[in-house]
Amino acid sequence: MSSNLILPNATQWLGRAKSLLCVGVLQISLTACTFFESELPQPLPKPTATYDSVVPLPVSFEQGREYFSLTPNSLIKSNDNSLQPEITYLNAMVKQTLGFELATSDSFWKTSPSSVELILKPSTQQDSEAYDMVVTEKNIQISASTRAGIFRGIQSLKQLLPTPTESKGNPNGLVWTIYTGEISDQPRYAYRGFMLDVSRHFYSVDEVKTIIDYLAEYKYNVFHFHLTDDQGWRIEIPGWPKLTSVGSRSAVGMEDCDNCYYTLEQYADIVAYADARHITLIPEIDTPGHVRAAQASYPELLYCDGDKPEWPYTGIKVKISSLCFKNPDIYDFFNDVVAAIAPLTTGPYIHVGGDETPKWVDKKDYREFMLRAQFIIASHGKKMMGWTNDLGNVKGLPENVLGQHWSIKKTCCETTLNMVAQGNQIVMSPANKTYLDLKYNKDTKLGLKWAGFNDVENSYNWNPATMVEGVNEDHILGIEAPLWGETVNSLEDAEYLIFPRLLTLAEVAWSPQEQRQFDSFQNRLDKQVQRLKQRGVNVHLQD
Ligand code: TNX
Repeated sequence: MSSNLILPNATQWLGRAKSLLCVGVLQISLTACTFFESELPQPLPKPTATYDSVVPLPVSFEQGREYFSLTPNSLIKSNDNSLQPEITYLNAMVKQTLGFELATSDSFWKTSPSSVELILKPSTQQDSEAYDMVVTEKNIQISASTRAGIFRGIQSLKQLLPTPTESKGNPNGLVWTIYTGEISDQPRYAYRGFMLDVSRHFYSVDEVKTIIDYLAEYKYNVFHFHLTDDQGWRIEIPGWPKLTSVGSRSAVGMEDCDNCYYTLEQYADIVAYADARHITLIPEIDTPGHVRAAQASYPELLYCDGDKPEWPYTGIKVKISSLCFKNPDIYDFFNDVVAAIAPLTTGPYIHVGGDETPKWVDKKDYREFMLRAQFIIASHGKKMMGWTNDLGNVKGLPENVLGQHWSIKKTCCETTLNMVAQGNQIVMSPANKTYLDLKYNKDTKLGLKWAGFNDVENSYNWNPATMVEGVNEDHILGIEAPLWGETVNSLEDAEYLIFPRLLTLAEVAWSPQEQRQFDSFQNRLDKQVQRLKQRGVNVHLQD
């Protein structure tokens, strides 16, 4: 594995010899010494990061003793034109971190003193997100069989570069060094997700993008966008203007949330932003429960009681609403919503939530609604995703429906097991391990505690494949970490709950189970937390 031997390299020795010589000749000729200073190479700055601090832990890595130097004269090259977006991303990253952009070459064979090479090499065997990174004194090569693999490799490189604040203090001019070495890496799970609840707390487009950038850094590849809930409807739907003019106006603790929704244009922009980071966006329209905001907008069409539901709703109760099953308009409503969103969604899934309906909801009504909802989603070219609790009670759903499991008990989960028996794959989100909105401990001001406390060690120490009896590695597509918004008031609050558990769960999703040890993770985490703090991210520090 990694070798941490850090010895000065040849150029550094040269630098030291030069200093001694200068001291020796000082009395004889100051001018000669000045001449020496400018002619001899400066000692290279020591790399700021080591391979053993990369999160999530790569499958294998090895650190050498020499240095690669990145300077404004380094060149970015690639062997395939389709990598242009990754080149642009890499260059923006270098600019943001080091303050200069690198020249790019359209010829792979052009020589340069040092280069960063992105190499696409088709292969049928490898995982589609696998990548290799080889760093020599002359170049950094990142190779993969897909653009996504190259992108994941760029994230490992990012963690070997300094943070933007470190680079501002660069004493050696425009030279940055990285240890020579090798990384060979691929993910454990194909689905590594994060969920953002923009209904209970609304986030601006820029804030959403900031969070998507955090996901990219730790190699997440799914952004589950919880767009609707009792407290607020957050997406414009043509033909249903009151969903936004009325339904978007509240949030938890807020009676008059102004402009608290995304236009379809903004939605498409967020999808594209995620796509550029090889992150699939899964929109969620929570039904048939969690629909107070939609009902308040159209009580005559979606609500049974002939009255109006209490609105705005700023509380945090669940199981308080359901669509009115005896009204056929609910299907037009659902169809129009899916018809608006599906064509702007590049990923294959639309999430329907589907849990926590009020007690009065009849199982047969629920089943009929979900079967028709599945049909509507399929008719718009997408697949359905929903919580196993209660989607697992619906017999007759096709195999391509994806179930998401939140229960915290080991022998609980009839609904999840039903879905497994039906051939559906499962995304594991056991609340006690993955919920980012749980308090870390009793002293945490933000967060809920209905599923217990979720400190860093607790969120690290679990194996998705042994959480539920009968749900094994083969049934599991991946894991997801939801950030519910009941106690969030700002991006800073969200960061406090996200960090550092986003890193913990990134490693659960990416790294081989047998190589994960909490002690060594803590060392990696300490270094990452230092970097995040330097950048001003509001990280919860461990006790
Ligand atoms: C459960 S588990 C919920 C959400 C809450 C969350 C708070 C599940 C699918 N639903 O409605 O916001 O707990 O932790």
